[in-house]
Amino acid sequence: MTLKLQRNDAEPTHAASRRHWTVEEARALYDAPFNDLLFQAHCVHRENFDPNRVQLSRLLSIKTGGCPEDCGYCSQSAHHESGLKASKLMEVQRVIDEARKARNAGATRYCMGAAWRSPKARDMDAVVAMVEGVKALGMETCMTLGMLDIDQARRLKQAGLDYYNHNIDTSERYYGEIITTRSFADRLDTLANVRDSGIKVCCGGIVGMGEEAVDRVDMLVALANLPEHPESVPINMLIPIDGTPLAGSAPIEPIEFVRTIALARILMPKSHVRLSAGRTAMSDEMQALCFFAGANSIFVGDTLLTAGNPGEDKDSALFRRLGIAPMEIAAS
Ligand code: SAM
Ligand code: DTB
Ligand code: SF4
Repeated sequence: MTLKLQRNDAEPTHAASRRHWTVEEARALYDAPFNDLLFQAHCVHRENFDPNRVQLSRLLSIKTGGCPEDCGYCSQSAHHESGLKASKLMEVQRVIDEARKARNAGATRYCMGAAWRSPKARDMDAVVAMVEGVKALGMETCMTLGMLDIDQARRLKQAGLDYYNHNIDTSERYYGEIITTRSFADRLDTLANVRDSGIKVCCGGIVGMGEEAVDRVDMLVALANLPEHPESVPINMLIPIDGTPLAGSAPIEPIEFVRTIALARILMPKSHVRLSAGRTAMSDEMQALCFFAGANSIFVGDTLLTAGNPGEDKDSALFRRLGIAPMEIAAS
């Protein structure tokens, strides 16, 4: 069944909802009795969004594998033996054709990801043509291409790029345990370039990488204390990939995951919080709790970049059971 689009009238404004959070304040919320935390998160959610609408994004890997970075969770790093076959940058027309299919299936945002440390000058023309082509379909555009300098960010903005995804992934303290080929500060530099160019920021992280609760709280506080809140905050649950250093990580306890979503909602009231990677391993009940706690965006389709996702039939059935409808692109 195709998910029908409905209008979202509540376009959030971000500046008004921002305040400085201390780690102690955030930790107290995270550790509160579960019902208190969920109640507060849900109230914040209702004050800022229609609680029964969830935004649908669709991902496409436009350049897969062979990445020089050593992110310990990633199937696409050349440092790990995940068995993934590396590919070249996809043809522009094929990307546009795939985006059209996603739009016709109800996705409003198309997110194109490349396994790069940063885009090379020779790749920029093709990437710009992809943004222009997808934008012309009436979809919101998002890219995630690794580090960007300010000139690259400005060029993408001019092409019509709406969002750039660049995750801080975990706390600053834990970052070096997961990635050694770039620093937490490098991530912040790219985020500043994206913001300065006028592109909206999509920035979140991964939980279930062996981090402690303090790392999850620190990560969310780092996001909430950015000069402006990211418009989108993807919270990924680690998908363990064979051959990567994190393949054997113990799964995060589901209640801890829901607490992370709830804290993200309270700290960043007007951001879209995306229940991102890892939904195939979640029960319907866990996803329902995440939506109650304030998650209001998902990736649709049966693949993410390289890993699996529940697929349209399962998501349509879940939405029907929960009385949730897809959100349309808000008027800007
Ligand atoms: N290369 C670019 C970069 O790292 O910014 C873009 C692509 S990268 C795959 C995008 C994000 O996907 C990562 O920052 C990470 O948060 C998430 N991700 C990658 N592999 C994952 C996995 N196995 N489980 C959960 N999230 C994952
Ligand atoms: C994000 O935070 N999650 C998406 C998107 N941004 C690019 C990626 C999830 C990747 C999951 C693993 C895979 O498909 O390889
Ligand atoms: Fe490369 Fe991105 Fe994967 Fe890291 S997460 S290895 S930068 S594709």
